[in-house]
Amino acid sequence: MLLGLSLLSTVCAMRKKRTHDITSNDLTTKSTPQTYPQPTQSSLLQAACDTTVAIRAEKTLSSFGQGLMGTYDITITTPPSANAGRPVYKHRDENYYLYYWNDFSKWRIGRDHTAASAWADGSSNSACPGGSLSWWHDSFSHWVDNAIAVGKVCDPSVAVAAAKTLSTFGQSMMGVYVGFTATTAASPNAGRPVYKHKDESYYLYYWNQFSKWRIGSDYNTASGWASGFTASSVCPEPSLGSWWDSNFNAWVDNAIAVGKVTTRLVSADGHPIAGKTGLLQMVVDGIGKYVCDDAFDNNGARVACRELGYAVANPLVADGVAHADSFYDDVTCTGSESKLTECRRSSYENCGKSEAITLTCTEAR
Ligand SMILES: [Ca+2]
Ligand SMILES: [Ca+2]
Repeated sequence: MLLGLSLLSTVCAMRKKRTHDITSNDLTTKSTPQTYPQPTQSSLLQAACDTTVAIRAEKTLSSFGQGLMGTYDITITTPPSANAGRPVYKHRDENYYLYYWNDFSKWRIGRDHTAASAWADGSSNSACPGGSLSWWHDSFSHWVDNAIAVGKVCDPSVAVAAAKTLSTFGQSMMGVYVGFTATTAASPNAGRPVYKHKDESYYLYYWNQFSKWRIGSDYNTASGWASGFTASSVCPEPSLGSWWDSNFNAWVDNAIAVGKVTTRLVSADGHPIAGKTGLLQMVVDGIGKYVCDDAFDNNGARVACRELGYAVANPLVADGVAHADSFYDDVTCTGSESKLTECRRSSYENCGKSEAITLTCTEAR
C-alpha cells in the first residue's frame, strides 16, 4: 500500500507540475488507468483493513498484559506467506506485533510476527483484525476468552458543551477533553480511553458497571455529575447526557452534549496528538486532511486554537510538511467561526506536501 501511495503521490506531483487546470487534471487521471499496477491479493487485503487499530483489555490483565494494550499501526505491507498476505501491525511504542498466523488461521499478538508463539489469540480467519482475542494467563497457564478487544481508535479529543442552562459549577466542566490511556488494576473503565478536561481536573470516562460514559472528578469511582453518553460504545460518540442538578437533587435529561472536535494536530507521520503544537488537519464528514497554507492566516489559526480548547489564543503559524498529499485548500476564516469547518474553502486543492501548516496554540496572558 505504501508503494501504491508513493506512486500515486508521484503521479499527483507530476500532474501538478504540468498544469494547474483542474479539468485537464481530471482527464489525465481518467485516461491512464492501464498504467497502474494490477492489485495483488495482499494489496487487496491491506486496502480493506484499517491502518491503525486500538487493542484494549476487556478483562483484568497482568501488568505485563496491560503493556501489550495500546495503538497498533500497519508496519509491514508485504508480509511473509506465514501471515497469508495480511498486514502486520506493530505497537506504536513497544516491540509487540498483531499479526495473522496462517497455520492457525488466527490473529495473534506476540513479540515475533514470523513465529507462532504469542500471548493473545483470536478465533477468526478474517482478512483484517477485529473482535475479541483470548489472553494467555501465565499465572494460571490457560487461555482467558474474550479478554482483549481489537477495535477502532477513538478521537484524541472531544468537545463537551451545555445543551441546557447549567449552574456556574456545571459550566466549568464544559470544554475540550483530551484522551489518554489509563492503566487501572481492576479495569473499571473496560479498557476505554479516559478523557481529561484540558484545564480542570474533570474526567470523561466509561463506567463499566453502569455501561455508561460519565463525567466526574475520579475515573476510578462511579460518582459523577454527568452520565449516559452513548451507553456501551467503545468511544464517546456524539450524544446527549444527563446532568445532576445539585440545587434540585435531580438529574436533568439531555442537558450536556458530547461532540466531535473537527480540528486536530498531528505528528510528522500523521498521527493525531494532544498538545499545543502540531501539523494542522481538519475533519470534514469523517475525512481528515491537512489544511493548506494557501490563504490561511491568523484568523483561521485563532479559530483552530479555540476549537482545540485554547480559549484566548495567541497562535503561531509556521511551515510544515505533510506525510501525505491530502489537503483542504484556501481555508479562509473571518475569525468569528466556532469551528474551522465553518470557514470558506475551495472545493478542489492544488497543494503539495510542503504546504502544510505547523500550528502552535499559546494562551494569551
Ligand atoms: Ca502555498
Ligand atoms: Ca491552493
